[in-house]
Formats: sequence, structure tokens, C-alpha cells
Amino acid sequence: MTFDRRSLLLAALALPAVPALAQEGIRAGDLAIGVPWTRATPAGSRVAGGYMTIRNTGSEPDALVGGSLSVAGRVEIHEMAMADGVMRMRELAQGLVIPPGGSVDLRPGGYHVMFLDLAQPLRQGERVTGTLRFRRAGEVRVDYTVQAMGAGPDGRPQGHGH
Ligand SMILES: [Cu+2]
Repeated sequence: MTFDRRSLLLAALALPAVPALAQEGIRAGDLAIGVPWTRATPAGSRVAGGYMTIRNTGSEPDALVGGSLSVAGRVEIHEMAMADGVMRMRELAQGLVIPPGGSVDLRPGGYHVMFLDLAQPLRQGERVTGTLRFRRAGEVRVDYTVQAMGAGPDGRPQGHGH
């Protein structure tokens, strides 16, 4: 297999931005939160999803019950689920449980933090600041890196929907 300059450049451009950052983690009590990210929003959209991995190293369950985002009017905890053959999202009114010794992935098409009433579009490359609220660990400050519109967990295009 041979590579010319152009394909090398394209390969470099295609490298996801996430893995280098994935080494970082936010510690909050027994929780380790891996690299919160969100996606650039299309014009006119007032909503976006927040994604991350939350690991519980403790011996008690915790639950993500809410949060905030500097540029969002409000934040809810959602899941995507099949209902009558259609993928729909719904609010987890009791929060998202993080089991002891376990971890939960928030990602497009699954669990997510829902940002509602965005005051401004999210632009790729920006960082936006918010908080997560856990039943046990309390309030945790997080920074979300804004990935490309429609990006999947590895930074590559995946499609729309939260
Ligand atoms: Cu949602």
C-alpha cells in the first residue's frame, strides 16, 4: 500500500480530535467523567446533546439528575429509545443511574444531556462550560468541546439526532 502526500494529509485531517483528550478525566468524589463533548448546531437549532462517559469507582450507586450550560436556558437528562417502532427521546425524570463499579456512556443515539433554549449556536472548536448535578457527588463543573455538526463519539460524522 502506498500513500501520496494528499492521502497522508487527508488521513491526518480525518484523525479524530477526541483520543488525545480522552486521557483527561474529571474526578468528582467516586466519579470519573471522561471528556464531555457536544456538537456544532445547525442554523436555527436551539437544542444540542452533551456526551461523555461517567465511571463510578465507588460502592454506592449515583445518578446524574441535572445540570446547566452557560448558553442553554435549561438542561435535561434524556435517553433515546424505540417507541412504536420510532426512535424517540424522553426525559429520565429519576435521573441516569451510574452503578457502583460500572460506567455509563452518553452518546448520540443513546443517553445524553439535553441542552434546551440555546441562546447562541454552538460552533466547532469552541468550549462551553456547564455543570452536572449528581445525587451523591453533587455539582460538578464540566467543559464541553464542540465537535463537528453530526459528529459521532470518535469525532467523525455520524448523523443528526441527539
Ligand atoms: Cu434529548
